[in-house]
Amino acid sequence: MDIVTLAGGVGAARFLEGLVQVVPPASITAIVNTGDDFVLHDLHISPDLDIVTCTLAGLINPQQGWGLDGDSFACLEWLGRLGGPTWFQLGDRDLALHIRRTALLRAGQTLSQVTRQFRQALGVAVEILPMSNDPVPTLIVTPAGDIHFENYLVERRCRDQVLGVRMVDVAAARPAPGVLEAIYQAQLVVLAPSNPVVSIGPILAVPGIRSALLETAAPVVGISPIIGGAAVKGPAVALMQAMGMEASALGVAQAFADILDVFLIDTVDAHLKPAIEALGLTVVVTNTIMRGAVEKADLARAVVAWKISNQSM
Ligand code: FO1
Repeated sequence: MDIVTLAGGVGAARFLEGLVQVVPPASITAIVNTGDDFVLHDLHISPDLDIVTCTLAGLINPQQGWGLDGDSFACLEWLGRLGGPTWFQLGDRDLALHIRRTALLRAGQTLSQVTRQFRQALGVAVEILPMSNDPVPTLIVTPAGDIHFENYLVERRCRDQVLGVRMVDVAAARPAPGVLEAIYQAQLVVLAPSNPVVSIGPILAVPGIRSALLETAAPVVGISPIIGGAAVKGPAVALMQAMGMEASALGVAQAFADILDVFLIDTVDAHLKPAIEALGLTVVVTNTIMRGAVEKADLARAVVAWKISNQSM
């Protein structure tokens, strides 16, 4: 319960691969976005929970950052032959996760309980918590209507103009058990380099979480997912612009300035340091591009350096 990381998908999972090299995995709690969760093939799919769990289990496809490494696609091929949707690439092992999750949820288990069973079954010591056990699907508002984020991102390949983002019923959602406690008891809280709008945003929108981050004694350290005005992966720029945010490390800092104490930006964005410091944040300029295990660990070390009480900031 030492270090809490707010996590989306691929970028956050890669950061966590570095963090587990630097501190004991059992001292880490990942609070993961569930806005990407959706139903397909009548199965409950939790992309970010699975990306974080399977990455930490060493099972993820390293190039893509999602899907199981070396997975086969026999079932999806047949689903296609039978007229089923194949736009979301689900391998055979991946499908086992969704079949099992759906069965356990239907049997009355919570998403937290299922997530804990899966990470224990896969030998992951990091505590992985969904942001909420209540459904909070993220919809992208487009001229064609409100579409689920995964349909926007994967099926429609980000072609639609983004008019806005809607987190359905987020006001009624409750933080999953252990989420608020982890934030209050943490010695350090990290906002992983995830999409500020559709990964970190939904977590902060769950009632109680943002105020817990404002109140915790732990320093809150963010890592910019935007480098040189671009995202390492995914549609962050289009989504930030749609939300009226500046698509830069400064724009991310402005969005989270109230909860952040420290913000790590990449060396290519060093010129933004004064403007971000003007927001009242301590800025660390470092390499934030995680090409391999060494960069992941180095980034984690730069973050953990702030694992001290807020009082001495
Ligand atoms: N992303 C894609 O761009 N294409 C896919 O076919 C795809 C399949 C997929 C299957 C399981 C899973 O856990 C994630 C998957 N993703 C795929 C990633 C996902 O769409 C997003 O990257 C995350 O939801 C964003 O963090």
